[in-house]
Amino acid sequence: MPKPIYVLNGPNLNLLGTREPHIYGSETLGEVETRVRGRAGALGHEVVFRQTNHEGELIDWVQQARVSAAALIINPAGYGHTSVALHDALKAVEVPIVEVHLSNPARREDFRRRSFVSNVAQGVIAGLGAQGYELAVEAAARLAAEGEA
Ligand code: CA2
Repeated sequence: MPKPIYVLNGPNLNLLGTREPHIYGSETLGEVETRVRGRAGALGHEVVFRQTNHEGELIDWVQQARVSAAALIINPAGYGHTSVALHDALKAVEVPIVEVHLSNPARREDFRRRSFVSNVAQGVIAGLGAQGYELAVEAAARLAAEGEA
């Protein structure tokens, strides 16, 4: 049985579709999950899709992905700008990591320019809204397949 692609979402992303649609789009996280499952299914991958508002829980799931995932897609949300602990957990992951952001942090406030995730990810997709998650699935599936070769 092939391992699933893990898609982990950080704090406040459960609020997607309820506020700030001009920044994050109008789709809910449930709708993003449907997109992800559709794209991954077409590529022959199962998906584990989760969201948490708790740093420790996010780190537990990253550690789980280390052993159980074919690849890891993560939108760390605010923790991407603050968490050394998340950086350390991701550094221990040997499967491909793709960081995704709905908005483009580089175009926003200065405090969003620092990332503790980008330098431990294979690639970063930002500013393309919910479509970015589908592009991340495509990239993760390719990187996972290359790793198996
Ligand atoms: O653009 C992204 O995906 C972010 O990761 C979203 C984070 C933000 O801190 C990052 O800089 C960029 C914020 C997630 C909060 O999402 C909300 C969505 C709707 C309403 C309120 C918050």
